[in-house]
Amino acid sequence: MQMTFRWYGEGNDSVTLEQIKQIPGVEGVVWALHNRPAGEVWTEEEVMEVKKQADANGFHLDVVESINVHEDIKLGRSSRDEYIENYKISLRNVAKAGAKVVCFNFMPVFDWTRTDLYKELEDGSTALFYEKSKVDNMDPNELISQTTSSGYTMPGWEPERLKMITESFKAYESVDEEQLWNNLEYFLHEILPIAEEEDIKMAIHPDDPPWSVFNLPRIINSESAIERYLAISDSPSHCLTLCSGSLGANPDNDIPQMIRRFADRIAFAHIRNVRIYDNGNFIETSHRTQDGSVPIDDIVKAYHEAGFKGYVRPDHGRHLWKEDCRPGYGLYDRALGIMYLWGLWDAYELENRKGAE
Ligand code: DNO
Repeated sequence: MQMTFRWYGEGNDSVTLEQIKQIPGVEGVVWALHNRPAGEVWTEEEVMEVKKQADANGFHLDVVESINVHEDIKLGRSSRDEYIENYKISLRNVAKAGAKVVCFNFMPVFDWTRTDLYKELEDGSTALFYEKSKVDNMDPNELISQTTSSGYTMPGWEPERLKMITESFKAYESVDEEQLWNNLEYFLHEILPIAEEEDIKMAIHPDDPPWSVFNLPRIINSESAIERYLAISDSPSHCLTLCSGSLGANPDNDIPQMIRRFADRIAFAHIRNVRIYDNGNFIETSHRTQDGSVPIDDIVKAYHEAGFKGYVRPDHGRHLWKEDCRPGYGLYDRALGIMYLWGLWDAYELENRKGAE
């Protein structure tokens, strides 16, 4: 596995490249032009600016997360073609900075959804929390003001997207799951040939949480959905971001089994734990298997058995030791997470070496 760390860019992250450099085994930063609204072109000049910063610290920029998909593409509006053309230009430009994987998602209106960004855990740390009954009864506008209260622009919750919220909700009244699948296929058939030419793997991120929120359709949320997704194309660029925390919020999702089944199509692994409760609530925990409901040890074993050579990042972390950081994206807990992942990986390596002796 190739270890990476998400970095939001100069002036947009509490964590610096110099700090990331001191985390063992991190070779690249996962990046994006976070100031670019979905649908706009990422220019070569802007992309090369990020490359300069990464180069100065010896990091690769192999993984982009995310080039967001404009709502009109998800809605299947006639204006989508213009946004798809822009997407193609962005793909060609990120390839110039060395991008090999582009993560994206196809979640209508909202990206990830939580009700509390700083819910306290037993040990006094705080983490992202989802309260099901609250979301079920909530006005989406209330959720927006909560989620955007941290002072940082949250990925997937950009002001341009949120300005259109009422209109977007109205538009989705006539888009059901099947229609969303059709719109996704249309997008893929346009994008995949360009991705292939540029040697980029398009890695879709599953829905987070893996169920419908606010009655919006959501389709990338289970093993059978992933099976259907992969059957759309046999292009080598047609791949997955397998996010253990997103899929893991539903106890029916067996993540190690998904890895064993889809390993050769996983370009990017997000590894994190969540603790799920019977009432549908969940909270993000440390990466350690015992602290949550997701078997991180078996997940790493499954990647190891598959000889996984793709990219990995510790996904979200808790907020520890009074760190002032982006919600879910502090330095400390993600660095601890990396060491847990390496610990497991190296133990499985050792086991193999001993077995071979
Ligand atoms: C949140 C992230 C998501 C993720 C996108 C991928 O912290 O996990 O915003 O980047 O869904 O497209």
